[in-house]
Amino acid sequence: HYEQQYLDLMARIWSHGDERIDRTGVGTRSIFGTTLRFDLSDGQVPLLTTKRIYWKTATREFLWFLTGETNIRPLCAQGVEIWTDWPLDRYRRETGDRMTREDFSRRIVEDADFAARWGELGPVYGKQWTDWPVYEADAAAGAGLFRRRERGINQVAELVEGLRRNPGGRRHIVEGWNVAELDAMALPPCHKTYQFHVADGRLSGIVYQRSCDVALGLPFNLWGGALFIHMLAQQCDLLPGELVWMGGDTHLYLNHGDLVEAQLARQPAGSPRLVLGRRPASIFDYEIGDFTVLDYHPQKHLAAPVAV
Ligand code: DHF
Ligand code: TMP
Repeated sequence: HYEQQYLDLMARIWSHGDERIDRTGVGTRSIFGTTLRFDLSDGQVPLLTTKRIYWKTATREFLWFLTGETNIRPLCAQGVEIWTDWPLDRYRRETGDRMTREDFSRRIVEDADFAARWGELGPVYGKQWTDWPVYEADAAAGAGLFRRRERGINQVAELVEGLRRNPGGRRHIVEGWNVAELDAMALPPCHKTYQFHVADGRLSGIVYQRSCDVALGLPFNLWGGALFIHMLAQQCDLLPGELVWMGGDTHLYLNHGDLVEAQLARQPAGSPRLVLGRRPASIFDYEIGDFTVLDYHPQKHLAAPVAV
């Protein structure tokens, strides 16, 4: 079963990972450098079956990246709270106010000024993917002076163009790691590089993730990688090939032990399939209703605390 790779990775990290105190103070067991591969043909997706994965939440996050948005407001407005903890943490630290997450999220949705002040994550995925900043010499201002071009580079639009025009290319890359802007981001990108490749009419992709929370983040990141390939394949008249996932620091948080034990006691079963209900005019025109997953019968959700 495709999911066995995930379970084996989890088991290996839990029993052999190097234990350390990480940035969050929670502590992890970690291994460095690992690869997973998934066949995406016929709508297959690497959706975990040993616990329920909220794939609609993960899809909403992915569509939010494609809008170029970096404020959590549109996510909160859809009931997606997976990014709320980071702005909330900053709000609590800077104001001393102990507002609950629920109240914070509601305020973000109801109060545009509050959202502008506190809901911003900085130039994260959406910004870099669709509007990577470009600086141009400004002759009018004087020699050696540069200014930011009004429109940056839309890497995703160029990717689609590139795959259509030159499928054999070796430069089909979307990069999130904008070195000059890392300091302004709430979190530097984890799934930082995507590369795509066409062979025999099939589109494959590599996701390189520098840092990976195997229990909470990875299920979403595998879904995101697969979704990206399925959508691009549809837009470029290709068939989905393989998803290759590569991890740098691949870890389990020490407070995820109960989840790890419960999940490793379960057996994966079934093969869910993604169906795209229509072909939107561009990669930027998908809506949540366009995605259906068939034959998904997961075991019950396993909750675990997220390390901020
Ligand atoms: N920090 C850490 N420590 N781990 C992460 O996975 C992570 N992911 C981020 C931002 N920072 C992070 C963005 N993605 C969840 C899933 C993905 C995600 C953030 C959080 C999460 O909490 N998933 C739970 C609940 C899902 C829900 O409430 O909808 C899960 O069980 O899948
Ligand atoms: P770091 O920036 O110190 O590496 O912390 C980021 C944490 O978030 C780390 O545990 C990895 C995790 N993460 C994922 O696993 N997937 C994601 O998509 C994101 C945004 C974060």
